Amino acid sequence: RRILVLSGGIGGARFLRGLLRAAPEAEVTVIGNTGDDIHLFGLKVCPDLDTVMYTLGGGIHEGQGWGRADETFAVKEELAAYGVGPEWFGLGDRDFATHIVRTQMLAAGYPLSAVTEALCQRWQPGVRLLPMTDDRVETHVLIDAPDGSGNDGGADGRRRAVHFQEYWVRLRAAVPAHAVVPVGADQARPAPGVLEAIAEADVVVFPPSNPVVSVGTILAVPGIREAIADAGVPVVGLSPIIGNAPVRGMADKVLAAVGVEATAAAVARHYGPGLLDAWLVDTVDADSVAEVEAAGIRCRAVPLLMTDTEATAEMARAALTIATEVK
Ligand code: GDP
Ligand code: FO1
Ligand code: CA
Repeated sequence: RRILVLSGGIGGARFLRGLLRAAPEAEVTVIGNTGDDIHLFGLKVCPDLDTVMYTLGGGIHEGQGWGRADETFAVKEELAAYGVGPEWFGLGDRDFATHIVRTQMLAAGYPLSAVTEALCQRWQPGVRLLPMTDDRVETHVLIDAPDGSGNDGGADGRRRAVHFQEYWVRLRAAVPAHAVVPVGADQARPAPGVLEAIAEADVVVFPPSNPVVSVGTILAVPGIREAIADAGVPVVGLSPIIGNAPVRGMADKVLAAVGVEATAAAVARHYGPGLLDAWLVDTVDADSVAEVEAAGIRCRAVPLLMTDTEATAEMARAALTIATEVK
């Protein structure tokens, strides 16, 4: 069985660990979000691809959910001693090696998809990990520009765009987000293998990843949404929103920026019945099952907290089961 998963970072990576336990015989292909990618210190950093690779390859910092286990920060401290920033983004020494190898290969002319395959030679994640595109896409967030008065409120209505990482890591999503723009997505092409993997899939799964800045960004690459909708196979998703709030992260903020309520049912309607065939909500949101089904999407309530690999495997089993009930 061939399973295709569209993944962001932590939510996608943890789900994949459960999926691999639930379906050990399956061939799993992951299309990873690259809209979070950022160039720092001359290096290309791909947080979501690395989070999937490290999580499935056993190198992740488990408590944190991103970055390497047993990390040290000597390079970051030395850069700071030179006054070279940004200091708000925490790149560790072990992680730096990944970005150096990646940047060196990109400079030698390899596309990101080939570089990712090479990095996965070491980590053996047990899935085929493809970036959504080899082209540069960067998610930017529109926030209030300071009005010059010193009390930063954007009182004159001017706006400025910041990189998603600056909005999330430096500003902690504590300022209003007015729009989320995947810069470059409209000109990007799906990476080699992406459309083929969609065409060959038996089932497509949207893990409980961020619907706007993870799955939404992947779907913004022209051709990907269309290929999934036209694949003629079940498309099943799991809600990242439980009890009207994200389990972690800023999905509520970026959903508001695109005019979508932070509820499990609203996220299902946002994907829409033209794309999504089935949707899992958490048991605390069982009341919303009828609303999702009224929108033309088959729905069931099951526990959706990824507390450990077995609980996550049970979520994956529920997703694969509901997929057999549609199409
Ligand atoms: P990111 O790139 O690291 O932000 O990770 P993803 O986009 O893949 O996933 C982020 C989403 O995962 C957030 O919106 C969270 O609400 C969701 N999430 C995290 N842990 C859980 C969990 O245990 N259960 C569910 N249902 N969602 C979760
Ligand atoms: N998240 C943070 O909150 N602070 C950091 O300093 C930080 C550094 C970092 C370095 C490498 C990497 O792969 C991920 C990193 N993250 C950090 C996580 C990352 O910003 C995000 O959680 C995702 O991109 C959100 O989708
Ligand atoms: Ca991400």
